[in-house]
Amino acid sequence: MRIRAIATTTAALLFMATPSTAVPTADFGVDIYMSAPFVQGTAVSTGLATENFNLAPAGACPTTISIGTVSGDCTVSAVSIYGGASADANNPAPTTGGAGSYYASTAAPSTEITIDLDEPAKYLGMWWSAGSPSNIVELYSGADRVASMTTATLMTLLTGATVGSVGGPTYDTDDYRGNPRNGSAPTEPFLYLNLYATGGASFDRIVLSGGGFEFDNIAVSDLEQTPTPYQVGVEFIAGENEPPAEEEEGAGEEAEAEVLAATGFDNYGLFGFGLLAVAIGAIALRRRSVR
Ligand SMILES: [Ca+2]
Ligand SMILES: [Ca+2]
Repeated sequence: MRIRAIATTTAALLFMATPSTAVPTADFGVDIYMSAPFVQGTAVSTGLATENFNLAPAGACPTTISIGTVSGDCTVSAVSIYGGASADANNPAPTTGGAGSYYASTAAPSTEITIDLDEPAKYLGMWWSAGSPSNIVELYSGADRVASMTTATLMTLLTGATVGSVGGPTYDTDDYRGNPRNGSAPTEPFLYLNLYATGGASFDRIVLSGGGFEFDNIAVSDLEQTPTPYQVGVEFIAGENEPPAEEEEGAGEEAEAEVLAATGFDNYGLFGFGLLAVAIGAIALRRRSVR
């Protein structure tokens, strides 16, 4: 008994001692990681859908893209100092130089883009180029917001000299600043963002907002994904509007039994009332016969 208690305590302590960056949280929410410097595509390969915006002409974003339906104020632009990846959406290798490509960004007047996904997702990745502090990523499931990510924690992380990855390698934060194609926009962050839905969370709508939100190689997966050893933990965002836990098997039968019990009680009540009526009738008859 005592040994078991000690063993349980030890196990609990070991579990608590596990570094949070190495194991994705089991809580309902979204875990944010950034890829290694110069990475412009996703490392996810299962259940994946991506959009690189390379087939679109410059101008308003097409309504239909390969991950869903676009509404709001979205613009496609030719490669510029602010964006346009040189690596494709499913290429996770750090890439510098190259010719760049078309990319998307928020536009006036609303500076808000909504993407309704073709199917619910548990992962979102995007190359966030010339990152601006005002940029916000919101994830929704139906009408309910699941998570909202501002850039505050990320920007603070990048003010340090170095950042450590899940698997150990340390990166200079300088390598996250400036366009990896040609070093343009040297003070602005360029990085691949990974949002992992955890604890059963999923989303079917993405809202990107804020001025100058440039992005490319957007990727979603309908399967739960985990960070690679090369990625850097940014923050965990506790989820909003967690759906109630699904009823366990047999719970429905229990509810049915309760209804039956309640009905049974009513029937007994009715039966009791009937007995009382018969008894009163019998007493009345006896009185009559006594007269
Ligand atoms: Ca592109
Ligand atoms: Ca920007």
